[in-house]
Amino acid sequence: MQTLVCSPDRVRVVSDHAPQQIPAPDYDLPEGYTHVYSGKVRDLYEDPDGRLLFVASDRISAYDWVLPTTIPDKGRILTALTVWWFERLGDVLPNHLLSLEVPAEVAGRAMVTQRLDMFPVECVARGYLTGSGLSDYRNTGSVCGVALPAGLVDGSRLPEPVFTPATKAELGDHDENVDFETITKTVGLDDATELRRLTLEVYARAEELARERGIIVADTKFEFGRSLRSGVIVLADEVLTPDSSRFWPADQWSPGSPQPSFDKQFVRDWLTSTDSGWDRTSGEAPPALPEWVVEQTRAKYVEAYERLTGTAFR
Ligand code: PZK
Repeated sequence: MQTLVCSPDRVRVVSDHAPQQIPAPDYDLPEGYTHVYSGKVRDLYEDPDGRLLFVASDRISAYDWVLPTTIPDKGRILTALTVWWFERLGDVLPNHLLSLEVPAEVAGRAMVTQRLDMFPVECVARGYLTGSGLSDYRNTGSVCGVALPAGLVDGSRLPEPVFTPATKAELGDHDENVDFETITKTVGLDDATELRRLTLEVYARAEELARERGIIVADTKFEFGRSLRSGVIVLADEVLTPDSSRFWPADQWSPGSPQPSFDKQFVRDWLTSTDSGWDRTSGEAPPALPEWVVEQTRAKYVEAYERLTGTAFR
C-alpha cells in the first residue's frame, strides 16, 4: 500500500506504508512529567522544573518501520555514546545536556536537557556517498548544490566532507535535501554559515577518531538550537550514534555496492530473508525479531560503544 499526496500537478509518494503509530513507551514516568513528543525511537518530556527529559528508548527501526521487538540496552548504549561525544566536543561548542539525574524508570537512557529554540534544519555532514546523497549525485552530479567529481560510486569517500542540510518532513515522510541557499532563507545567512561550519567541524573530528577505531562514520545528522538565555548555538539531540549516523565496519569498506551497516545488518538481512516471511513491499508491518537477531544486534551496539570509547559497557 502507498500513501499518496495528490494535487493537480504533482503526485508524490510519501512512504510505502501509511504512517505507523509509534508504540507507547515501555515505561512510566513519575507524576509531573508531561509527554511532549515521540519519534520512532526516542521520547521527549517536560520535567517538573520545565526542563526537557530526552529519553532514548530500546526501540529499533528498519525499512522505515519501528519493529515490534526492542533491543535490550540500546537506549542506554546510545545515551552513553552521546554523553561521551558531548564531553569530547565541548571545546567546539556547548551542548544541551544539563544532568543525568533522571527518574529510575529511565536511568541511564535519559538526559535532562536545556530547552532551546531549535533551528528547523537537519544539519547533515557526509564524508562518504550513499543513500539520498548518492541518489541526488546520480541525478544531478551534485548533492545539496555541492558539485562532486565524476565517477563516484556507492560508498565512495568524498574528496572532502560536504554539508547537506535537509528540511524536516511530515511524520512518515522523508526529510528533503536542500541547498545552502534554501537554509539561508530559513535561518539567515549568518546562522546558516555558522551551522555549516559547526556541522563540518564536529563531523571531521568524529570521523577521524572513529576511523582510527575501525568505524567509518559515513554521514551524520545534527540538530542545533539557540540558547534562550545567551543566544549561543548549542548542540542538541543525540549525537554520533548509529541512529543518527551511518556507521560502517572499516575493515569491510568496499565502495561500489551498498556497505553493511555496523548495527542493523543482522536485522536487515533477517527481515529480507525468506525466514522472516515478510515482504517489505507488501505494506504489512514487519514481524518480531528472533532472539538470536536481537542478541547479535545488541552485541553490535555494545561493540560500537566499546570500540569508540575504549571502555567496557556496563
Ligand atoms: C527538540 N526534538 C527532536 C527529540 C523526539 C524528538 N534541547 C531541545 N530543546 C527544544 N527542543 C528540542 C530539544 C532537543 N533535543 C528535539 N524536538 C524538539 C526529538 C527527542 C525525542 F521525539
